Amino acid sequence: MRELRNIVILTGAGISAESGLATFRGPEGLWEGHRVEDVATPEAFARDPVLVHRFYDARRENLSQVAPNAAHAALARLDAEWPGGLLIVTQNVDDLHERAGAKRLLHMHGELRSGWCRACDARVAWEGAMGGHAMCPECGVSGAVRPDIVWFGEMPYEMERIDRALMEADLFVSIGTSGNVYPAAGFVQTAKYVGARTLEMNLEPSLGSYLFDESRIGKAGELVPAWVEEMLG
Ligand code: BJW
Repeated sequence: MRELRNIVILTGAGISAESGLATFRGPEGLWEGHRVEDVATPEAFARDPVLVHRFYDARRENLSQVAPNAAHAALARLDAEWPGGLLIVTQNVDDLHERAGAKRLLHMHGELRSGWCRACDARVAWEGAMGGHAMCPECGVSGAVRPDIVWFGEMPYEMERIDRALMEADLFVSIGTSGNVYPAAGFVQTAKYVGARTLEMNLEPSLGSYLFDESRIGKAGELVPAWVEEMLG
């Protein structure tokens, strides 16, 4: 049996569901009647920036109303106590992993609490409403700051770092993601290719469920703490 040293954990909207944040797909989907694939695009932002800013401003505001749940806390504990390599790659734009204490973490689809100035290309920490006329604190230009979110057709962040971690992974774990969106949905294949063990924890089998060595079906808030206990036990 291969020694288990390096772990890569992919998280999606399902890990934040028990904190009260809506997931993207399904009848109660976050974009209220719109397919996320139709609206989370640079083209949709160019067409109707007011609508898109209003949507993200409301979600940024809502972050102060929610708190990390038992799954975020368990992953933060694993991050603090696991002696080997570990990387939490979240697709989520909320900040619940870091508020739970996770450090070895990256946001591949951007962050609600960040803005991207298209005038000077700076990424700036952002609190409160952004709207269409916000001034960039770096360059002073108004109206050029957009939500620092990776939309469809844009390149996710830190792909090289993610690829490096996957190439060295002994265990790949996917939590609370439906497996609809690439490149994240393909990480399990890379992990399998390098011989890593693969585990998913989700409320229902994801689209790529058949690719995992093991699927645990249930709520992240129950499954993840139990798995972390096994890992550190
Ligand atoms: C629970 C639970 C509980 C509930 N406990 N579980 C054709 C084929 C293949 C690819 C493409 C294609 N055409 C275009 C593409 C590429 C495209 C893509 O994937 N499109 C698909 C629709 C097919 N991807 C891109 O464009 C990406 N960029 C890209 O590919 O660049 C080129 C590139 C090339 C080579 C290498 C690298 C890159 C960019 C994707 C950007 C995604 N952005 C969004 C942001 C939305 C903005 C916003 O936040 O408002 O990211 S879309 C949205 O989906 C968001 C999420 O991070 C992402 C994933 O969703 P997630 O997290 O899986 O959520 P759900 O709702 O789908 O699932 C939740 C799951 O949780 C469910 O299964 C529930 O059952 C479960 N659950 N409660 C446990 N309590």
